[in-house]
Amino acid sequence: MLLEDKIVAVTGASRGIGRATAIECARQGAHVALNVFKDPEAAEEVAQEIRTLGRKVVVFDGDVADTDNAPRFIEAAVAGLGGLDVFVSNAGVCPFHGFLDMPRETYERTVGVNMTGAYFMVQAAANQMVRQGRGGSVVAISSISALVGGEMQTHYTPTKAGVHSLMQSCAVALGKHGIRCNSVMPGTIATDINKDDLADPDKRRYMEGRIPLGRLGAPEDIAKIVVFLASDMAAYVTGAAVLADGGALANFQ
Ligand code: NAD
Ligand code: RM4
Repeated sequence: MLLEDKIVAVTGASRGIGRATAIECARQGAHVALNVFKDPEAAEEVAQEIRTLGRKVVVFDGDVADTDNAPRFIEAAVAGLGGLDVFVSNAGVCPFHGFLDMPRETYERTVGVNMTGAYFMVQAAANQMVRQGRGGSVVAISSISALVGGEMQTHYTPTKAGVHSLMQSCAVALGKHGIRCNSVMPGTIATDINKDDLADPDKRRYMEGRIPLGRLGAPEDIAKIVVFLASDMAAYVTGAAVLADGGALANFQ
């Protein structure tokens, strides 16, 4: 019970890493606010699982790229659950596309969701934590892609580097309020975001072959790290990043 009676808010919580994180936080004793976007059935499944664990849940539907939704989500979490201790900025998209003909709207949507969305969500969460005056923990889902490039990800990898950089600057800006800010850098985790990319058997074999631990990651692998960073186990950790890639980045020769 690393998060007993803590109040956690997670963006993009209906699927993949966000879903696993919301459920693992509830397993660890937290009440959870879910930001979801046009995914009502999946959202209700996550909410039901959290209720079954005996924890409270709030569901807020809204696009993180619409920055007005940031204070609205935090207000909904506070109204329904009574405060905010942990904020997880997870919502993200990666529409795989080459560089030379990247459509401007694909670029802008990716930056709008992954970077601008994360920025204003974290800002709204931090303001709430400062108002409460009892500190808190912010965890952003960055990526191995903050550290290395991808041919079909020229719009995406800068957002993941940006999110980690945001956590470093927020760690500096918010340390005096007792708010810790860290990022997790997942390697390749099998979720909907890369289902099409990994549907190509050659690409999947190549990606798996790069991983010393011999498998793609699962959303739960990342959820456990988020819980660690959110909890008092990481009381002296801020401005840091945890790379969780099965060893892929270290594998050069
Ligand atoms: P996913 O597609 O399974 O889940 C993404 C979630 O975000 C969904 O619940 C979706 O509804 C939600 N979402 C999408 N756009 C949204 C928006 N505009 N507003 C609110 N919610 C929105 O993908 P995932 O792999 O779980 O991705 C979650 C995060 O993890 C992303 O930030 C992604 O960049 C990051 N990440 C994923 C991997 C991976 O290999 N899967 C690796 C590194 C980092
Ligand atoms: C990650 C990483 C993975 C990719 C996902 C979409 O950051 O690049 O390999 O599958 O994004």
